[in-house]
Amino acid sequence: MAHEDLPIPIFSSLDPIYGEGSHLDEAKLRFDRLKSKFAEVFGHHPEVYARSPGRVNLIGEHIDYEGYSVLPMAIRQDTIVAIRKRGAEESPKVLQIANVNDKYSMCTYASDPNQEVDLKNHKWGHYFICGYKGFYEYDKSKGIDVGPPVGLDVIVDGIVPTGSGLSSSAAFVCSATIAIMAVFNMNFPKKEIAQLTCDCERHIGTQSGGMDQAISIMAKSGYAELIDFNPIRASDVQLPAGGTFVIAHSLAESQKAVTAATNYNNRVVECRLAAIVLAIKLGMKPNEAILKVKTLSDVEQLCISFAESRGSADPQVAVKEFLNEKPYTAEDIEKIILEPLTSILKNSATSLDVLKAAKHFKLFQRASHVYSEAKRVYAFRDTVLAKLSDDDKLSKLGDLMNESHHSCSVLYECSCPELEELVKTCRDNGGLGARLTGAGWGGCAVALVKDSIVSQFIIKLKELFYQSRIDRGIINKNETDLYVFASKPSSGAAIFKF
Ligand code: NG1
Repeated sequence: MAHEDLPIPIFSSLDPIYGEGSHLDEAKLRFDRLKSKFAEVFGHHPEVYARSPGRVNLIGEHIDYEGYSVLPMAIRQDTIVAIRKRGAEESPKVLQIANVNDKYSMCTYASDPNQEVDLKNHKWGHYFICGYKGFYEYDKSKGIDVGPPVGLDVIVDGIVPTGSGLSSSAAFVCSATIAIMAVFNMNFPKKEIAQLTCDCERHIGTQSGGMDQAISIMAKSGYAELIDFNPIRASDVQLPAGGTFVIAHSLAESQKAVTAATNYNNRVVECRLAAIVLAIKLGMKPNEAILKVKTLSDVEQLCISFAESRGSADPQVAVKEFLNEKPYTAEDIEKIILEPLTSILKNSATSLDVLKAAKHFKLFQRASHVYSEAKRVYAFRDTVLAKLSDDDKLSKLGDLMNESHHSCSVLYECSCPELEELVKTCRDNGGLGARLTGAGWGGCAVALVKDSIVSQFIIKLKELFYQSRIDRGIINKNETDLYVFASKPSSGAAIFKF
């Protein structure tokens, strides 16, 4: 059976996921702490635990929601959810979501799966509600009767740094969804859970693609994965020997849910508008384009057919021909599509928020990024598979990462001064390539470094990037290892029943 058709594995001990040595010791401590905190807060033991990891995206940024393949790997840092279902007779029939970290105070929600997520009042527990809603929505779509809602007691322990582009949100949504599933004694094929968690995380207000949930659910230890969408599929990518990925935090926090209207969702809307304009310029009727074209991958074939008439197979030929480099106003676009933007986006409240906030739309730049980045993902995979020495492979992969960063920074404008400084520091100190990773606008960079210089590289970053931040009191010296670390490809989601 294909990996993505298998259910989430269930273990009765920690070692299949956490291995041995210090990682296993750390995991044991976390599970013990969760268990005793559970007893202290709820007076019972958890019935079951679920964990799902964060991820670092190696290449393929801001293209998953456009339908293009991406190439991430899971990291060791994860979120663990401990859960217990209250009996039908037990009250309160509410969802009580606590956290081992006192920074996050307990959130209480009604057990109604149809409740709206209160987007104007952002709370950390909302991510659990995304999973809760998703579980019920999925069951409803499959005709599964879960019975009347009951109360749930939950404690969360997350160690994926938040707002860092390492997908702490997806680690939380995935572990929450799987914990809920497990406490109801259910399990589904991984590809279905990857899709359902991607869909339900949108209740938080970001129009996210499916990369983070797919890798968090389907990752395998020792491999990066090429993730395809529609349908979701993961293919193992064995990275060349001799290279390590180092993850480093820029210390600028990226508040994706809060800045969605001007950043993340803005880009999703710009890509949609670019796709519709391209479709019309390439001969589709405006009403047909509005109805049928949702993403740049939907018009790729039309773009390629045009490119072929010019002796190329590159969709960017059409972008250069038909989109203006100068930013478009809403009126410019409305003249082409013959409908008000508010009318074509009327079914999406979060897109309407984008329209309210946007001054102009950079269709040329966003489409150029998406088409070129989509190609770089395959170039990365092909390099890994090529008949080259490991050193040559690593150096090519580094070049692709650098090109990706340039495109994110200049065309997609999702970098920030701190990330620019960090990426440059990585390159100047032996990184074969470095780029922002994840949504950007803060968060982490990932650098590809030869194994032989990893420790020296990290020392240099501490000295040149972090020391001045320690001096300014932004972080504590003893926390630096949380912000810069080497990472191996780790395992995906799991359920534990002890
Ligand atoms: P992060 O880095 O977790 O904010 C976000 C999206 C991804 C993808 C990347 C950009 C979510 C849950 N994740 O990731 O789907 O679009 O940005 O490549 O919104």
